[in-house]
Amino acid sequence: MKKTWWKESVVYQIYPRSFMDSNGDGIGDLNGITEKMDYLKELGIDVIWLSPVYQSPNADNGYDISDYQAIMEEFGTMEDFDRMLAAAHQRGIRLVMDLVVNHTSDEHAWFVESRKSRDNPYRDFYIWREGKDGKEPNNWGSCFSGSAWKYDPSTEMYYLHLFAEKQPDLNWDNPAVRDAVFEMMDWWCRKGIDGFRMDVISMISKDPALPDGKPNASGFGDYGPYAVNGPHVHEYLQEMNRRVLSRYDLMTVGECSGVTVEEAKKYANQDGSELNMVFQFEHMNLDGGESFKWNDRKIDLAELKKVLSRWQTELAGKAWNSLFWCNHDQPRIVSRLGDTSTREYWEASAKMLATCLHMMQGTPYVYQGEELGMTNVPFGNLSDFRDIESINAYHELTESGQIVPEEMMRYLRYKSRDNARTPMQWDDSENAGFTTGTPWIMVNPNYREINAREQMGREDSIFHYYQKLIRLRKEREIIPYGAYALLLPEDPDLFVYTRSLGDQKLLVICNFRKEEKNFVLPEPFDPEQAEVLIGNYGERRPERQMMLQAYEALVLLQ
Ligand code: TEU
Ligand code: CA
Repeated sequence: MKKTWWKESVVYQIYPRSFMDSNGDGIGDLNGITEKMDYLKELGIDVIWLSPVYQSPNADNGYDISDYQAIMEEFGTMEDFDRMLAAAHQRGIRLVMDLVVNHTSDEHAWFVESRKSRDNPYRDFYIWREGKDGKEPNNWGSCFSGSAWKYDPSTEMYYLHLFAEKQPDLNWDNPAVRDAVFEMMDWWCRKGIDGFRMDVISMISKDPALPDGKPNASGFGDYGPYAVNGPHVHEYLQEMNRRVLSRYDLMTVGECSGVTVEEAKKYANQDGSELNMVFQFEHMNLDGGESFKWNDRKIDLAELKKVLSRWQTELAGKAWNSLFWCNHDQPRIVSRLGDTSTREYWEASAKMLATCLHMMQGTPYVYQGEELGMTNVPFGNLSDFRDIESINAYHELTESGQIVPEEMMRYLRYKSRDNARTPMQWDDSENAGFTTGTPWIMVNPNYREINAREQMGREDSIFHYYQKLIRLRKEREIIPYGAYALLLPEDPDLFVYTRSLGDQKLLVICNFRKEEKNFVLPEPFDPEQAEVLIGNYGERRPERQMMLQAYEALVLLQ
């Protein structure tokens, strides 16, 4: 297998709005990130993925961009950006930008022009259609509720927006759009950034016929078959690769909702013709269902093992995995798959989940606060939420009578993206040390117990556990490169797997339950000889017949 730096790296995702506020306006900013660069160095990560910092009216917290080559005023200036980039590079940390080019903001100059007239030079930058019998051109629903079409009275046509109304989809079939996007990417590369995380890049190519989709629970049609992994997506990414990516030493990861293993082999092909890796969502969607994500079902461990193991074995030698439990769109993993009922279980399960993920093959991603075991948030009522997806879904589902309000509030508390978006918990001072002003979204009240200062001062903290996992990946080649095999596929409580490289073997044992579990150490592992690389129960030694503790994780090398 070809070795490269991005296969050996650990990435840390920063959601700038909630990371660190340097000027007391309640909103995280670039100077705040620069201030905390030593914290990231201490954690040991190699790469920062920065969620969008471009100029934006913030209909979707920066995922609606009105100028790709300007910094959002609330976050600072281009000089602040350059200083932050230099501060990262001085410490040997690379910086990957979020590239949001499936859509722009409706306030982007391209769209402002495009909507002016039917023959404006920018008209074809977006996807405009005539209505059908006085209604939308097709039945597609938007990801953020309602129709995916918006009527624009000035030219009496509809434009497509797979996300919010303020996020019109770009028309990638227009070569001028591709030229403009590639030129902008090149501008950032020349500035010295180290890569791109590409927002919903699997959705840039639409079937030009735009056929109706199968109606889902909301009554709108599913655009999936016609807009996800669409007809020209690989062609456009290959063009992007030829014209921009291949000319620099970059790390690229495509956010590919709806991607299958087969498709991923194309997006992240080892031949390097498209992207380095993709984010797939099969494991995160295991607790979804009929009403999309809005329920409080628990992920079944046997299914989780099956999905993750399939990605491990199928991509081996063909493409490269990215490994994640958390990002700015997902609830906190310790509240989802772990146990926050007692401090002891919280700490053990957070470490166990980290072990399970970080010992797999692929590039691991740590989302801000995950390294502290930050949890879901006890939001009160709807006014505590800021996320457009959550607020729209609440209105749509309760007003149509599909879900009663109290029930929907329960689902929001469990699944809302805002669970990941509350301020980073730096210390136990007011507002968790995030701001001296009023934070833009509530702080999780558990910051007095869960914060960076407390954990940095305590050797057996979750922070230090992540630090060790990250260090091990650099010290032991078997962690990035060893071959994966699942053991005990049917066991409903344990996630156990091996990694093999040359004559070395790694055994990863994770107990996903609070009950103790009997475990027999498999051959060829020898309890006397195996080296313990890491574990979450202190100076634990393996035995042939062992009793695993609540949420125990143990990694052996032989
Ligand atoms: O997310 C794409 C995406 O698939 C999400 O809409 C996902 O389905 C949802 O968040 C799950 O609840 C990306 C960004 O990560 C997200 O923050 C943006 O809102 C979205 O694209 C639009 O740019
Ligand atoms: Ca600020």
